[in-house]
Amino acid sequence: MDIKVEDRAASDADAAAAIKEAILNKLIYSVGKSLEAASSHDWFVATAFVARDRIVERWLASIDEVNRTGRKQVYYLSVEFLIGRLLFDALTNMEMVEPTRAALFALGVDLDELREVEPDAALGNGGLGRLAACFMESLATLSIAAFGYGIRYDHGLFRQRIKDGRQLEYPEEWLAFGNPWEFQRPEVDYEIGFGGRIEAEHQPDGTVKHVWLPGETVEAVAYDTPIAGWRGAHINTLRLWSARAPDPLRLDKFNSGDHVGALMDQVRAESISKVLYPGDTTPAGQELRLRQEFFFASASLQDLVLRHLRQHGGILSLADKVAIQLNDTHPAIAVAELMRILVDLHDVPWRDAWAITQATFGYTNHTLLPEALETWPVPLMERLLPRHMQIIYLINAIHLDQASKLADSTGERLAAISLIDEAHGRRVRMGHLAFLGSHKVNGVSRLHSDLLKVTVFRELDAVLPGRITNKTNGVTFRRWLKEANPGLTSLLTEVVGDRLLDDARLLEKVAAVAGDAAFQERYAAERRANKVALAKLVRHRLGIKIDPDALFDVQIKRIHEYKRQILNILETIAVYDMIRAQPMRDWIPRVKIFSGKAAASYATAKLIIQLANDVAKIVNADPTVRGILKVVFLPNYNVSLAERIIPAADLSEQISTAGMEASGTGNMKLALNGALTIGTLDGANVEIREKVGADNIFIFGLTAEEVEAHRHRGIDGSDAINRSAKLAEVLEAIASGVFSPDEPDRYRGLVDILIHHDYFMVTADFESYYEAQRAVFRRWRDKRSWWRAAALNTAHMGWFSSDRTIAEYAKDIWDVPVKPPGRG
Ligand code: GL7
Repeated sequence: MDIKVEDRAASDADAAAAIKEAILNKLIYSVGKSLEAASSHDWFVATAFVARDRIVERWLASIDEVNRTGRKQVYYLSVEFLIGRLLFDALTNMEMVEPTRAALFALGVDLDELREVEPDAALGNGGLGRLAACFMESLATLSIAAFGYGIRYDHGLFRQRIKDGRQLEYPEEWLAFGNPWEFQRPEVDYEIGFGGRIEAEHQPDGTVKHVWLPGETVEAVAYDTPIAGWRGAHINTLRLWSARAPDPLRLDKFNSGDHVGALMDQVRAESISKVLYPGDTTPAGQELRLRQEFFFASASLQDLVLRHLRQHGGILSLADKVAIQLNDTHPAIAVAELMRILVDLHDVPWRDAWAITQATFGYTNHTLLPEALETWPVPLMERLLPRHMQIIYLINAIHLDQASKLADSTGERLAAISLIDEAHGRRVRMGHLAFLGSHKVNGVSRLHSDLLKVTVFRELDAVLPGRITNKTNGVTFRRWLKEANPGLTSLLTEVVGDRLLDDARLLEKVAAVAGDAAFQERYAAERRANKVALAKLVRHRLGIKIDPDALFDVQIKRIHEYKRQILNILETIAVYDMIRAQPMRDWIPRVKIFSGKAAASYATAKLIIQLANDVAKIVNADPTVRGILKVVFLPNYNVSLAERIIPAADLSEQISTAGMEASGTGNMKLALNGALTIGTLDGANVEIREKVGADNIFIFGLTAEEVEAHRHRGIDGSDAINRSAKLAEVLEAIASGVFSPDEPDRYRGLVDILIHHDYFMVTADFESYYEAQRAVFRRWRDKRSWWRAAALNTAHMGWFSSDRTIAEYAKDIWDVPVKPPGRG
C-alpha cells in the first residue's frame, strides 16, 4: 500500500519536472523570453503551448483514426462558440492541472494567477453560444468524430463598462496578444461568392445546368483549435473561418496616390469576420449579417464535402457519412448551399439531392421569440445570393405542391408553411427553410419543443408530423463543476468516487448523505469559501463590502424584458420599503447580485441596467438598511465571471415569463453547484423541478398556458397593481424619481410600460414572486433544511450533463455511436 503511494508521488514529481522543463523550453524558444524578462502573459503562453503539445499528439491520432475507419462525422454549424478561457479546460481534460501547478510553483509562478491572464474568448452572446462550447467538449468526451464550424470574429461580444449606472460598450480584443490555442491554415481557403448572375447551359440530354457567376468573391481561411475530451480520450477540431480579400490591395490605385481607396476591397471583404453581431438595425447591418451567415455556411460545406470526397470517393454517400447540425436558424442558408453544391457542381438530380440534404441536416431551434427567427427580404437575397434564391423558390414550389394535395389543405395553411412570408413585404423564412431541409427538428427543453408544435411551427408540424423532437440542453460538468468549484467537487468525489466526471449520473449517490449533518457541514463550508472569494471580488471591483453569510440571491444572464430582471428589482425595492418601515424586525441579510449585458441597441434593457444600478446606489447608502440588503451589479458578465459567481450563489433567479425562455442553461449550472432555484415553469425549469423535487425549488407565477390566456384578455397591468398595495407603492417610488433624484422622470416610461403594456406579465406575477421569496426566507432560517435541499439539487442535476444531451443527439438524430469516457 505504502509503496503504491510512494510510486504515485514519484510519478507526480516526474510529471511536474517534465512539465517544468517543457514550459521553460517554450518560454525561451517559442515565446522568445528569458526567465527574468517573462511577463505573466509570457508564462501563460508558454504553459498553453505545453498543454497544446500534449493535445496535438492525441489530436493527430484522433484524426488518423477517423480517417482510417471512415466513420461518420458530425459537423456542428454555429455562428457562436462562447468558449471562454481554455487553459484550465485543456489542463483539466488532459489531467495535467496538479503537475502543472507544481511545475509553475517551482518556477515561482502561480497557476491561478496565470489563469486570469488569458483573455475570455467571447465569440457568442449567451446561452446559445455557450451551449455550442459545452457540446464541443462533450462530443470529444464521447469520442464522436466531430468538427465545430463557426466564425473567427476579430472582436467578440463587446466589453461592458458601467458609468454613472449606464452601460457603455467597448470593443473586445481577445486577439490583441495572439492566440496560443489556434493553428492558422492558410492552405485551407475557399472562395465564397456573392451577387453576380446565373447562366443556364442547355445540356445535350435536354436538361439545363445552372452556373452561378458571382460578382464578388471573398476568401475564407481556416483557423483550427483542438478541443480535448475528458481524459484526453479523443480530440476534435473547432474550425473557425476568417475572411480575406482575394487581393490584399489594389496596387494601381495605391501607386496613383489613393492609399485609402486601394484598401477598400480588403476592408469590405474582411468586415465579414470583424465583429460578432454587427448591429442590424440598418439595411447595411442586415446585409453584413446575411453575408456572415452565408460566408461560414458555404466555407464549412465546401470543406466537409471536399473531405468526404477524399475519404469516400462519391458524393452520393454523403448522408451515410456526414451529419450536419444547424445550431439555430443562422446557418439555415446551408440547406440551399448544399443543394447548389449537389445539383450544380456534382450533377446530382434534384430529387436525390433533396433526399441527401434532408438526411444530412438536423436543425435545432433555440427560441420562440419571433424577432429571433430570421427572415430576409427577398430583394436582398436576390441581389446577394441569386442562385440560392432560385433554389429556395424551387424547394418551396415542390413543398407547396405536395402540401396542397393533402386533404385538409387551405390557402391559409399554405401561406403559413410557405418559405416566403408574403404578409410582411416578401421575406424568406429561414426557420422554415431549416425545417424543410432537415430530417429532425428539435427544441431545447421539453416545454419548448412542445410549444414549437403549437406556435412557430404549428402548420409545418401538421403537414410534416413527427419531425419535431426534443433534446433538453445540458452543460459540461468538467468546466461547471470541477473547474469552477474544485473544493465542492473534491467533497462530492469522496462521496461518489473518482468516476464522477466520467458519469455525472453518479451524483445521485449524494442524495443518500444530503440529510447527514456532518456532510452538510462540509458542503456548507465549501460553499462559504466560494462566497468569501466572491465577496473579495465584489470588494475589489466595486468597493462594496458584502457579508459572506448573507443569502446571495443571483440573477446572471443577458438583460432582457422577458427574463424579467425588473421583477427582481421590484421585489428588492419592496423589501427595502419594508426594512425602512420596520427596521427592527429580524431581517435576513441578503445580497442581490445582478450581472449581464444588454444588446447595444436595446434601449429598454439598458434602462433596466441603469435602474438596477440606481437602486443599488440608494439602498447601499441608506443607513437604516444597515447592510441587511445590498444590491450589486457586476459589470462585464462573461464566462470567467460566471465561473466565480455560480459556485457562490445561494439562490438562482430563473424568473422569465413562462413560455419565453427556450431552456436556460445557467439554471442548470447554478442548481448543480447547490443554489436553490426560484423560478417560473419555463424552459428547463420544468424538468429541473421534476429531477430535484418540488420541495427543493421555489416555483411561482403564471404557467405558459396562463400567460397565453392572460395576454388574450389584455396586457394592461392596472388591475394587478390595484390589487397589490406593495406593488403600487414600489412603482410610484420608481416613477416619481426616488431612485433617480438627478432626473426624476428617468423611469416614468418604464413604469408606464408595466402599467399599460405589460406584455411580459411582470405585474401579474409580482405577488406570487414576492410570496415565493418569503418562502425562500423561511427555508433559509432553517439551515439544516436549506443545505439538505442544496445537496439534493446537486445530487439530482446529473441528468443535465451535456454528455447526456449529446448522447441523445448521437442516437436519435445523427446515428453515430458514442464511447463513454473512462472505459479503456
Ligand atoms: C437561447 C435561449 O434563449 C436559451 O433559453 C437557451 O438555453 C439557449 C441554448 O439553447 O438558446 N436562444 C437564443 O437565441 N439565445 C439563447 O441563449 C441567445
